[in-house]
Amino acid sequence: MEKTFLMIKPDAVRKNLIGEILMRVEDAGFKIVELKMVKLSPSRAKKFYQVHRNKPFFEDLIKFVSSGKVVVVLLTRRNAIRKLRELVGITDPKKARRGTIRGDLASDVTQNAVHASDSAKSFRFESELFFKTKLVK
Ligand code: IDP
Ligand code: MG
Repeated sequence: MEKTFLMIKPDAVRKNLIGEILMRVEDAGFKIVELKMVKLSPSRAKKFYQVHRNKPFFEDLIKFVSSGKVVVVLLTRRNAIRKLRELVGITDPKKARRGTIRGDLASDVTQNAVHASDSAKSFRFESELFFKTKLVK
């Protein structure tokens, strides 16, 4: 079984969508392995999103993601990384398909409800920032 990493971002936490999002994830066949609620400091947020440090939206993204609590979740499922990205939908909620988490529950390209790892490499990096769990089976 493959693992992946999900973060429920501050907009979704503020809108009381934690339960709705976790229900969609569980209904899609994922098992929750680890879960916690944390507030990211700006410096931890910068580390988490370091691949985007040169993007024009970086400062807004850091401000947003450190503006309130997030829920970080380790998930397992067959083809977990690809399946979670499909369930989450594309980055801009206005373009994301209905039935996806972003398409249904978000409306802003920065405040887009959730983050999901996009590769095995980013999964390792992202999950190790939050969980000490041994990741290799
Ligand atoms: P992803 O979350 O779908 O993988 P990325 O391109 O990795 O999207 O961008 C990371 C996060 O940065 C997005 O989820 C979103 O919060 C924010 N972001 C991405 N592109 C833009 C943009 O064009 N304007 C504003 N914010 C953006
Ligand atoms: Mg990404």
